[in-house]
Amino acid sequence: MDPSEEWYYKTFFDAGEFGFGLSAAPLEPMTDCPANAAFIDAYITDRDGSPIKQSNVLCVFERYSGDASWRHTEFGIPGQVITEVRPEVSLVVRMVSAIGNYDYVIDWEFKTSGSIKLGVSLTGILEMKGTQYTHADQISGDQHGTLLAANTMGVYHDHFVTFHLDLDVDGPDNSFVKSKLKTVRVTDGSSPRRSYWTVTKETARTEADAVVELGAEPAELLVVNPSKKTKMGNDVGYRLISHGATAASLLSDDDYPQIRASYSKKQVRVTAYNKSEKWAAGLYTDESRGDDNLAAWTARNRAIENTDIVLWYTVGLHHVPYQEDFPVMPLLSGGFELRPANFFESNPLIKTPANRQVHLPNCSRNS
Ligand SMILES: [Cu+2]
Repeated sequence: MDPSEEWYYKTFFDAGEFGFGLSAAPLEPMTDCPANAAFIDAYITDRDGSPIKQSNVLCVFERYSGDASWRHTEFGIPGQVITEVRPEVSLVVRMVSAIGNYDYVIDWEFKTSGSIKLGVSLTGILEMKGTQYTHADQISGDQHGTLLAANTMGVYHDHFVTFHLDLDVDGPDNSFVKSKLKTVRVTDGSSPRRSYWTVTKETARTEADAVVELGAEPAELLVVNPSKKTKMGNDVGYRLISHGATAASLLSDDDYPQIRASYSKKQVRVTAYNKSEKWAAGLYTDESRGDDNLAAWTARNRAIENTDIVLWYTVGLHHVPYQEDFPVMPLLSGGFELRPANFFESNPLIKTPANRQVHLPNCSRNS
């Protein structure tokens, strides 16, 4: 293996071993976070158990993105045009982990609609290796990367960031439901239509039922509380929505990094809650033989219906470097959203008052 690739995998697993907390970077006011942000220090433990203060590692701010949270213009009433629109204002909690050459910006965004959005953005300095080449025309054979500058090759690699989501939707006992969208053919002549689609709900009974490859079939993924209902009688729940970066590992199953990170071929898994199962790559990642990771835990195939469950989501990116990633890479993002799904009785924003037109004082040096 190319030495730089080996270093990369070491970095990958260091990240898994340390978690993002030990690598938390201090945030720069007015740049990492906006002017209205509050900054929070954190105390973490080093590998000897001693406390370390890390300053300004979290920022919290209210964000008005300039977008609407909901709107409608009603043209259907003769002689009237009625428009109602409400602004999208959300609360963002941000941290940055600088792990080796990369920086990961992690945003938890709490929306007034009840949605919780997670964004992870990659930036920093690419993993590179030295090469004798100074022009793409000189290259022969697979050099495992892109020539970014003279004698500088950015190597192909992956990023997998796995989230441990210990959801308790209206109580600790939850179920994982796949709402599959299926085509139904109309064959009895009851309609001039030839087909329609409908929803078939499948509740995962065991961990094997809840291993999901995103995009393999049209389905909505939900965590519900089967013993709590809305007034309409629907299961109270939250829905998992992917917001891009759904890459799954392309390595062969017997390749050693893949054995260690064998969970990286599926983006979604659900486990029965177990206090010791916290980090997807296991506790001793650098020495792992793949027997202590998320895939090994789900292979036990424990019961996960109407009990305390953990939803695991892996944000994945294959990274083919391009010249614009050099010398420092602009942010590249992915993430997911947890959106209420029959959690509220109706749109919780419906009572939000409309924005009033406000005439702000025109401040000048002389006033
Ligand atoms: Cu990368």
